[in-house]
Amino acid sequence: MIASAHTPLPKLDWMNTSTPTSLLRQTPWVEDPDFELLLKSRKLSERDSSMAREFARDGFLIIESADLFDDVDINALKEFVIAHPGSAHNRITDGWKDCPEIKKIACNPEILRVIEFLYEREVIPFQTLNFLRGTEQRTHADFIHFASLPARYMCGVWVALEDVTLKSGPLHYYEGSHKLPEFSYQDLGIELISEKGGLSWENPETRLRYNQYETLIAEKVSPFPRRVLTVKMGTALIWSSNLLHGGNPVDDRSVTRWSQVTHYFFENTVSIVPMFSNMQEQLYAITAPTEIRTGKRKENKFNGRYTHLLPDGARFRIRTSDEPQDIQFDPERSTAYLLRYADLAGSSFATPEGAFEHFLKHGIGEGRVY
Ligand SMILES: O=C(O)CCC(=O)C(=O)O
Ligand SMILES: [Fe+2]
Repeated sequence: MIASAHTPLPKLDWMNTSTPTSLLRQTPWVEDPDFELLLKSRKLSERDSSMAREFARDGFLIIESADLFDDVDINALKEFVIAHPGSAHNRITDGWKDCPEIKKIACNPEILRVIEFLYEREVIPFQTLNFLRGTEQRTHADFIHFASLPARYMCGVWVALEDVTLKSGPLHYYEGSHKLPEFSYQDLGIELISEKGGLSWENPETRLRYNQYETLIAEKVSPFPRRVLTVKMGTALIWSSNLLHGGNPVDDRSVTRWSQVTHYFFENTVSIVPMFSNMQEQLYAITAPTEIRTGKRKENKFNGRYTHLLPDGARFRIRTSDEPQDIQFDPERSTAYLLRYADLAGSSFATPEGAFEHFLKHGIGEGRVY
């Protein structure tokens, strides 16, 4: 699904906002089949060339630098994580909201610089996950959780907050597997999650379908070398959204594996959730996550154009235009809203007017879409 043709390279600086939107790329240059040509056309230092080449070839890049996270108080971070209710499940989601140390790791200037260099777009850190121990997560591509339109503008960064040994269930990943197509549920023959239970993990179908996904994805890894990340504290690994990865089995339950994952989107993209979307029919579950740096909602623009989201049941079709969408009360949208967000069932918001009121009062701030 990687675009085979590439648009001519703009003569302007890539960060220049006056770049005509028609020249914005449809694929990150490091994921383009013509990467080598694109590399030649950029006048890069030896170091930057080899970083770009590595990421393009392998789908990940390891950054080892003794002082990368010197400004982070790891003990304060650990105290926060241990006291958090999520620690019982070994997963603290979006701890950055209350823990400045987690936010510092997510917004590390050197990491952001490298990501922006690799993707040639302004980066938007939007989700953090903190772990105390190995996750033992089965192999997957983050694409299935978070993706973008245009495609492949999403990446993750895994950071070791202590030395990682084989016993503690290190991260594993398959070198070069990002070059596979972005496998959606439709590509794999997995049934679409029905709207009735809502498009979330509360819906029991979500877990069932995800288990099927993990089983089918396990069949895709054999051509690629499996790597295991046993590294020193402070090492970071940037992975492409389509790189297959997971958590190794934990051999010794008494051993911790303190680590943080941050997920990143990019400006001028629409953020979608493929596992809840019908990718083949272009019916999308859309999210509007919070930018960690600014605390503002990420805009869902498509290469400079405004998006108009037309509900079709709980999902959306997307149209683009030069004008922003004016969101008004609309009974049809309200029906779709209540279908999409099943947690509102039975609440005082479960009427057409109530749904619009919920969206204005709470939904916008929670990243919901009307
Ligand atoms: O840390 C791990 O074991 C895997 C985490 C992961 O896959 C993720 O957060 O996307
Ligand atoms: Fe992941």
